[in-house]
Amino acid sequence: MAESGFPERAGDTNPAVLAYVGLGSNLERPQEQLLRAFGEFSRLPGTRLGASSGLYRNPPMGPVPQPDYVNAVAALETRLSPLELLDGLQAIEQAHGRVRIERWGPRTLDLDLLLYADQVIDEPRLQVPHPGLHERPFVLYPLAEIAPRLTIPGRGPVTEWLARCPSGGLVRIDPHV
Ligand code: A4P
Ligand code: MG
Repeated sequence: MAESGFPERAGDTNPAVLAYVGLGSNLERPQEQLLRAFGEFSRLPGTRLGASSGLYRNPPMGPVPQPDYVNAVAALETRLSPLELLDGLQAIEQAHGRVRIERWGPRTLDLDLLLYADQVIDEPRLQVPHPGLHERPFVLYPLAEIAPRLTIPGRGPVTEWLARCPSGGLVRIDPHV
């Protein structure tokens, strides 16, 4: 095994595909958690960061009272398989001190695999496209920012979902202030 925890040659042999990852944080300096994660994607085997959206502050979705979130989306070029990529994303979450106490609860870093090429995956550990992606403003707005011509497999153009999606209090923030 390599130091990263991956087999030495993981990601060496497959063709590169484009995958999109949703990032979210609402604990321990959320902006910094996201900016650090952008840098860490390229340390996954056979993977590099293609594009990153701006950062969007927004109120928490769901039943758990918790601080506001900062969300963003990244495009990755990767040779990892979908499950290898999920393993890599979960390793990055762990490195950010992610503790899973309750579903939808506050977190230092959440990484959701939104899209993997044009694949539709329905396995116990992994559903792609991510089930909530087409109706969540904090995913659609940053995704459309970096991939305005994207079609969500099985669901249609990202711009059509965006047009139907209220912005839900999203504020694009300047990470340099
Ligand atoms: N899993 C299945 N498919 C995927 C996928 N496409 N990407 C499985 C990532 N993981 C996937 O995830 C639980 C399990 O989902 C994983 O073990 C994996 O095998 P988790 O990250 O441990 O749990 P979670 O995040 O609490 O639950 P879930 O259902 O993933 O919630 P979401 O969809 O991540 O939503 N409000 C705002 N404003 N912004 C947010 O980002 N996020 C959430 C959580 C709630 N409210 C929010 C936000
Ligand atoms: Mg999650």
